[in-house]
Amino acid sequence: MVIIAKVRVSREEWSSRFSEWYRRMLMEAGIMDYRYPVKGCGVWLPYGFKLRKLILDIMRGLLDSTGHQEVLFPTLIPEDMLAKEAEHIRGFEEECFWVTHGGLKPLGTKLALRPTSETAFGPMFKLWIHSHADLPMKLYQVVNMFRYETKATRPLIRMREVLTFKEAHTCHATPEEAERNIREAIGIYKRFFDALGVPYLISRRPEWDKFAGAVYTIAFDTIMPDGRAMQIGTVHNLGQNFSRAFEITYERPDGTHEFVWQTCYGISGRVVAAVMAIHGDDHGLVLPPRVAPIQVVVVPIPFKGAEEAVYQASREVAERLREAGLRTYLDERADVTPGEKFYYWERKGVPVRVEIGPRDVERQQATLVRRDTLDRSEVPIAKVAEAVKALLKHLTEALRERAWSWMKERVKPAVGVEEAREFLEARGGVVELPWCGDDECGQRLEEEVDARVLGTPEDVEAKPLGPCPICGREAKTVLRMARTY
Ligand code: 5CA
Ligand code: ZN
Repeated sequence: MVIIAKVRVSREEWSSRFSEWYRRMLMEAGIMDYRYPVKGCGVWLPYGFKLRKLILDIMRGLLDSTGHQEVLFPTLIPEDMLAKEAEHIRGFEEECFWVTHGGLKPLGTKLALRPTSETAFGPMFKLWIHSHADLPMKLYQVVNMFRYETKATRPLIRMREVLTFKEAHTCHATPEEAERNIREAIGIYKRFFDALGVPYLISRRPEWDKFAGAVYTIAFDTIMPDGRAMQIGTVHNLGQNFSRAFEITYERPDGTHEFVWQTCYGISGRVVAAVMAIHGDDHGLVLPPRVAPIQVVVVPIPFKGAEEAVYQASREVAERLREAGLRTYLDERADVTPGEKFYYWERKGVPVRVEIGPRDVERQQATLVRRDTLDRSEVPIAKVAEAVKALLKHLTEALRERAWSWMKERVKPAVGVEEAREFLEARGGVVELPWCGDDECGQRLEEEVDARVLGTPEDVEAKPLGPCPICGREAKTVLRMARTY
């Protein structure tokens, strides 16, 4: 955000400024109304819902084209199912919302509102999978989920009812096949975030912070404008932990039986938050054209005597843009000034504005204004669609490049605790400290640096700058650390 880059202020101030900006923008741009009278719950508004849908469409496209099939499970999970995998229930029981009554009668078995769905899929996978021919089975759903979060809740970022949760659950015949699926899922998430221009770090979470019930967890994190890291997606290798608990077996060609190997991966409305926060600026949202509900807005600037000509040219331009397949809106409101319209659509992040005034009509041209730089250019009306398309392409690239270089500047290799602390204190971001690989040293680092461990790099080769700052032994890798959401 420009607001942060320009002025040097304390980290607390960045944080509260960003928080302020984020809350205001959610309402002003019409994304989510967070005034719903239940803590941690909000309402998707029409414009936000369209943005959400366009983002989910990309995810659905990627999953559908890689052999995944969409399903829809019930929200309720019986307590005894949720408890079948020991680590899982330990991780989630305190985070569940429980349904305890049917009307006035206490239920014999408590029902959880799904906090995630491994234990909902479990008994059904057992019924559906018989032989190796049934594998791999790759399913996903887009649903709401519930977590009784005790940390500060925040719209889209930490909800108690997460209204937008995409979870994929897969079963495989061998551990190698499951591992290949993990790589595929990472590839899908990369393409997804690349399509949104959201930069990411891919890290293997430490043992003490992996998903409850997983063998290991790979996470995608981004850095928010206030310098804090946010987890925007996770991919988990579940090994046979759940298949053993739920007795999900298959028959091999030789007649023997084996438990399946499972993976799961999820994203949430946090992705929408990341898109808005990372590309936004002082004027409001800046939406990547691919997911902008309106890609181009046409604003007539009528002038005494030339009203009819201006409106007519505006309609012609809008028609050309629509015909070219662009999501176009012609703002003909009579009771709103052109200046107010500019401001209104800027806040909503519409990537390109086309202005048509009397001078434009005279010259048979249109004036284009791109949202990211607010640069203006003029094009003949006959070429307006091509010109807008080219501009949208440039803008897409520019947003992605700007976001990546902004993030990269905030990832820093460090030698020791002091340096790491100072870096995080000054501008947030992510530090990479040498690490011997011992969990105890990792946890000591969390205390001494006063930051969370994101894990070890999965996207680049780790280059430790020295020995483990805690025990002094040779570093095997680096630990990424950050203050997090
Ligand atoms: N079953 C697995 C994979 S689907 C799972 O639930 N993984 S998770 O717990 O890591 O959640 C997946 C993603 O959902 C997280 O990476 C995070 O981006 C998002 N998420 C988790 N909790 C919340 C929450 N309370 N509000 C918003 N998003 C959340
Ligand atoms: Zn050590």
